Amino acid sequence: MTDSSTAGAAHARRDEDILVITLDHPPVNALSADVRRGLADAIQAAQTDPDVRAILLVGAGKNFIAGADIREFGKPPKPPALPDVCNQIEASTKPVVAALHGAALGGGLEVALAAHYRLALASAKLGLPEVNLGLLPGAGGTQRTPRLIGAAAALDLMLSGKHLSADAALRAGLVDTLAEGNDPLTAGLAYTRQLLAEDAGPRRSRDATAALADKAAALAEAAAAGERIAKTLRGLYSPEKIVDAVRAAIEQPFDEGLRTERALFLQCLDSPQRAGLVHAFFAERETAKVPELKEGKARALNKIGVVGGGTMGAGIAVSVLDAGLPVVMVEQDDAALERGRARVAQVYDLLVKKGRITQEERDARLARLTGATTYDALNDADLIIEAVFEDMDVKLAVFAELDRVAKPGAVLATNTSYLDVNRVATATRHPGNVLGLHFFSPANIMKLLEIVVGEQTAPDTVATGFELARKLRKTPVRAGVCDGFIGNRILAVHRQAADMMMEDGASPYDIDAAVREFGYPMGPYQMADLAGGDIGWATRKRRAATRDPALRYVQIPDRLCERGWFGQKTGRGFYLYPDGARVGTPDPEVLAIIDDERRRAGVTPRPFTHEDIQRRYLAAMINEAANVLDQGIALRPSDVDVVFLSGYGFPRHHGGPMHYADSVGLDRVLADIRAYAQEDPAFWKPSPLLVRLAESGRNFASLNQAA
Ligand code: 3H9
Repeated sequence: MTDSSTAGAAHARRDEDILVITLDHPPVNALSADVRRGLADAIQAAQTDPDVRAILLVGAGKNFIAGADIREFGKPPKPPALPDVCNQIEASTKPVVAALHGAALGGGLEVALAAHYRLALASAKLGLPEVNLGLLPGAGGTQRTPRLIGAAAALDLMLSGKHLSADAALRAGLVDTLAEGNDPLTAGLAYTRQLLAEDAGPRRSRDATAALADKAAALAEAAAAGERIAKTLRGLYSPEKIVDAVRAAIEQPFDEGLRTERALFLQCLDSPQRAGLVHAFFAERETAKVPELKEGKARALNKIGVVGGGTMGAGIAVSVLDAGLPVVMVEQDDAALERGRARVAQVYDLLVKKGRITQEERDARLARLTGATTYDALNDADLIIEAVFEDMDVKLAVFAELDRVAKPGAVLATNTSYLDVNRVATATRHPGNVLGLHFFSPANIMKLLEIVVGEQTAPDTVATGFELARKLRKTPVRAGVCDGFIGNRILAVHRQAADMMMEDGASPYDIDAAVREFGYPMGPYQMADLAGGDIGWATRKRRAATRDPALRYVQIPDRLCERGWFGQKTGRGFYLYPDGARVGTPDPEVLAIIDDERRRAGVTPRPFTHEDIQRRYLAAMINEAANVLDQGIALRPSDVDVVFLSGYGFPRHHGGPMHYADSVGLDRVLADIRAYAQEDPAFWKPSPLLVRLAESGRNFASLNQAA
C-alpha cells in the first residue's frame, strides 16, 4: 500500500488502484469537523487522480463511524456540513464502497448510504438512532433510506432508533453483502476488487426507485406511522418531523427532499428536547467517572452471594445470572429458599413464554443459581448483596454473620433504600469492604444502581461496585450516605409537596394528570398504588418519632392505608382496580376521605391549575436536589439527572430535574420557592446552593463542568 495523503482524522492511502480512506478519530470515529474535512478532501482528490479507480471507506479501531459528533450540536456549525460531504461521496464518478464493522450509526450509516456499495462484517450494528437525541437523520438518511428499503422499514428504523445486526441489515436491503473475519480493510479491498472486476460503476441511492414505486402505499405507511407515534411517543418533537421527512422522500424529487430534511433537522436541532436528550446521553456516560476509580482497582468478581430470596433478592439474582455470573442465594429455611428459587424461575419462564430467551438459556441461567440455608455457603463469594427486610437490627445481624463467613477481601453490600450504610458497616470488622448497592424494583429490569459510599468504604470496594454495575449493564450513580440517598430522599420531598397540594385542593387525579402532562409515564399516586402504599406507610411510621413537628404532615395516605387500601395489589388505593384491573379509575370514596381530612386540618380547598401543580412539584424536587448536591451526597448535578431519568421515570427529553431547572432559569425556580414560602416557610426553605447559583447568575451545568 502506498501513502498518498495523510489528513489527520481521515487519512487516505492507495492500495494499487483503490484509494482507502480510513476514518480515524477515537474513540468512535464521530464525524467531527476534522473528519468531515479529511473525508471531503480525500474524495475530491480521488476524482482527478488517474491512478485511482475506486474508493474504499473503512473505520479505524472498533467501529466504522458512530455518527455525527454529538459534542458539536448547539455550537456554531463548522464546514463542511455532513449532508454536503454525503452528497459529494454519492456524486463520485468512481465507485465508493463502505466496509462496515462495529457501530455504523446515525451520520455514520448516512455516509455508508451515500456510498455506492456496502459490505458488513458480523460485528456491524447499523442504525439511525437520532430520534434518541431529539433529532432526525439529517445527512440524507431520511431520503436515501426509504428509497433503499421502503417507507415502512425506514420509518421503523428511524422511529425506534434500533440497531440492526449485519444479517438483519442484509435482509432489509441496507447492505449488499456480508463478509467473514474482523478486518474491514481486508474484506473491503476484496469486495472492491471484485466490483472492479465486474466493471461495476457508481450506483446511487438517490436514483433507487423500486422501494417507493407505489406512492399511495408508501404514503399510507407514513400515515400509519404518524398515528402510531401520536399514541406511543406522546409529546415528543422529532418523531413527527421524521414522518414529515419521509413524506417528502415519497412526494418530492431527491434534491428538494434533502432541502426539506435540512429544514426539519434544523428545527429539531433548535428544540429544547434535543438539548435535554443530548444532555441525558452525556450525563449517563459521566456517572462512572468517580474519584475512587482513580485510587482503587476493582476486585475479582467471579461469584456473587445474595442474602434473601424476596422480590428484591430474586430480582438481583436474575440480574446477576443474566450477566453470566454464578449466584449463591441464602435464605433462612428450605421453604423460603424454595420460594426465592421459584421467583427466579418465574421470571425466566415468562421470558421463555414471551420468546425473549430459549428454554436452553433459561436452564443454563438457572443452573448457575445455587441455594443454601446457612451463611457458610457464602464463604467463597467475591461480593455478597444483602436484600433482607428493611430494618436496621435485622441488617446488623446479617452483617455480623457475613463478617464471620466472608472470605478476606469479599465486598459486603447492603441493598437498603434508606438506612445508614455507615451503621450497617459497624457490624463488621472490615468497614472498608462495606458499601450500599441500591437496586430499583424490578431489579432485573431497572437500569439504575445507586452505589452508596460510606465514610470508611475503601476505593477498591467502590471500584468493585462500579465493575459489578458494568457487568450487570446497569447505570451506576455514586451516592453518599443519608436517609434515602439521592433518589428516595428527593422523592420524599416532592411527594410531600404533592400531598400538600392534595390537602389544599387538588385531587390526586388532577396531580397525576398534570405530572403526566409534563411527560412522566404516570403520576405520583398511580406510582404509589403500583409500588404498594404499605411500604411508604411503614417508612412514615419509622420516621414518626424523629419527624420535625414544625413540618406539615398530610394524613390522607395514612387514612387509606388504615383501611387496607394499599393500591393495585389490594384492589384499591388512590384509585379503584376492580377485578384485578391494572389501570385504576378515580374513587369517589377517596375524594370523600380527602374532604374529611381537609375539614379536620381546617383547610379551605382552592383550585390548582396543571401548571401550578407542575411548578410546585418540580420546585420541591429541584430544591431538595440542590441540598443533596450541596451536602456532597451527589457528585454532580448530571448524576442527579441520571438518577431521575433511569430510576423514577423523569421525562428524558427534559434532561432530568437539574437540566430542566437550568432550562427554565434558576431565578424563576427560586422566585417560585420564595413565593410558596410565604404560605409554608418550614417546608419551602430555599436551598443555600440554589440561592448562591441563582443570585450569581450561574446554573447547575456550571457545577458539572467543575466536577
Ligand atoms: C447524527 O449522526 C446526526 C446526523 O444524522 C446528521 C448530522 C447533520 N459523538 O457509549 P460509549 C463518546 S446524531 C461524540 O461509552 P460504547 C461517548 O461520549 C448521532 N462522542 O461506548 C464516550 O465518551 P467518553 C447518532 C461520542 O462502546 C465515548 O465516545 N449516533 C459519540 O458503550 C465512548 O462511548 C448515535 O446516537 C458521538 N456520536 O458504545 C450513536 N458516540 O469516553 C451514539 C459516542 O468521553 N453512540 N461518543 O465518555 C453510541 O450509541 C455509543 O457510543 C456506541 C459505543 C454504540 C457507538
